[in-house]
Amino acid sequence: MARLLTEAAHTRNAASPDFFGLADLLTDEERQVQQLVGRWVDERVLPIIGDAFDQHTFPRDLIPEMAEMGLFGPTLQDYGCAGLSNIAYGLIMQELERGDSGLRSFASVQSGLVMFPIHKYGSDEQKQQWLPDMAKARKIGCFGLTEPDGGSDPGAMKTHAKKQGGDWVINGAKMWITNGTVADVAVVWAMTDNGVRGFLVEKGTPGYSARDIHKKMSLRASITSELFFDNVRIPARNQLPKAEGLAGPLGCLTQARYGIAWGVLGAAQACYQEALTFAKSRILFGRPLTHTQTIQIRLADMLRRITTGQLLAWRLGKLKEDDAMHHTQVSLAKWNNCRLAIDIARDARDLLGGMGITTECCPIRHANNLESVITYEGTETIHQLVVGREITGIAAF
Ligand code: TGC
Ligand code: FAD
Repeated sequence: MARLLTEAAHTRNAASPDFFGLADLLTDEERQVQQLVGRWVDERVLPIIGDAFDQHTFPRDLIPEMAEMGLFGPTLQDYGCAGLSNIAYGLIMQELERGDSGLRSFASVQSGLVMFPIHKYGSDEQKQQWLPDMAKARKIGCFGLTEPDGGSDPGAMKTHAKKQGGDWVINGAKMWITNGTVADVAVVWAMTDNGVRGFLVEKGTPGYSARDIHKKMSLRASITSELFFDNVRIPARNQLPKAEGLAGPLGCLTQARYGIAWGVLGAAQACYQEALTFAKSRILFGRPLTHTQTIQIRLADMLRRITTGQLLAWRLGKLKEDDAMHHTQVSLAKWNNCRLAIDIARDARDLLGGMGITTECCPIRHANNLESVITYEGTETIHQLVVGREITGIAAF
């Protein structure tokens, strides 16, 4: 029976190589979730995503369908959320990013960066107000941490909140914010007299505005914005009561980075599959490309990297499931899997020759997207330095 289920997963998942039988390690529910989302990506995302990227538009009509499948806040209990395992969450991210990093970004932000902090740090009233609507995507959220003067060191943020009577007054700006202009609510991190605190700022609040960032060559099928706060007055009840210090936002980043460690494997798998298909049918020097040693070595190396990334992500998921995952392990996995994905995407682009420079093929779109993914949620350098600090005890940032 287990063998049959594995074979079924392999058959459906021709685009997702599973050389070490990861499917055997999944529960029935996890396999079903992967199949559901994978089929949806094949049918609804892949046919339109190249054009969305070309046209620099986010395919918003897909959002209700994602909500219908329970893809927002899927690991949360109650509030209309699915209560799935962390491995299932990772598989969702992987399948979405097999479509496009922009789609996975949307889900990451809604789930890991907005619903998670409301669930973990929010009051009962905040949870009731936002979580059921966000699970169904009737409300959309964004996460404002990065500022124009630098994102790697959020402890130096300039945006500040001052207590005035019973209200908070926020001034400052945030930069590179996914979903900023479409968000009904922004989770905003600001410096107070007592350190960093988190606030829920609703769209339409006087003094709060957002504008989109254009001319991106990466994550073109995703909305990226700037947020501005000009004496934005919000009631005290909009503060997240249980978030104290930088550990508040960094705790959210751990959730989203976990999802990225899985997600980028989807982008890598899509590129590997397209390169393999091309190499089988491209006849050069009288034989298919797959008959040459260097092409085989490149394909084998892609599979090696994908396989090691899958096993790393799976083990990380098990640690998370056991509440034993440390954020430095997430840093290593985010760094490793982003690096392997962008290297595979670039190599697949080259292997496709001239065809590889068009968005008719997926590698250049994924490679360009991964330029953002390797930068956001902590740059590769930051994650290397986090691991370096863990090894040596010295913060060398
Ligand atoms: P540091 O002293 O290390 O930490 C301050 C407090 O936070 C705790 N902590 C963490 N907790 C949970 N998860 C983590 N990953 C944590 N890292 C640290 C730490 O234990 C400490 O707690 P406590 O209780 O002792 O106060 O802080 P630092 O100022 O030295 O900074 C360390 C550094 C550089 C690693 C951190 O600032 C960092 O991670 N910088 C990168 C910033 C970043 O990743 N920004 C991402 C913005 S959001 C985004 O990109 C969304 S993309 C969305 C999409 O998918 O579209
Ligand atoms: P900087 O911090 O200015 O870094 C510049 C360079 O310096 C990098 O190469 C970095 O690695 C390097 N560097 C930094 N410190 C050191 C050091 N100590 N030693 C050596 N090198 C160092 N942020 C949000 O808050 N919310 C979002 O929703 C969000 N979405 C994003 C979407 C996109 C498409 C992008 C591109 C970014 C998004 N970000 C978001 C911001 C992202 O998190 C930041 O871009 C990232 O953290 C890096 O910050 P920065 O761009 O200011 O670069």
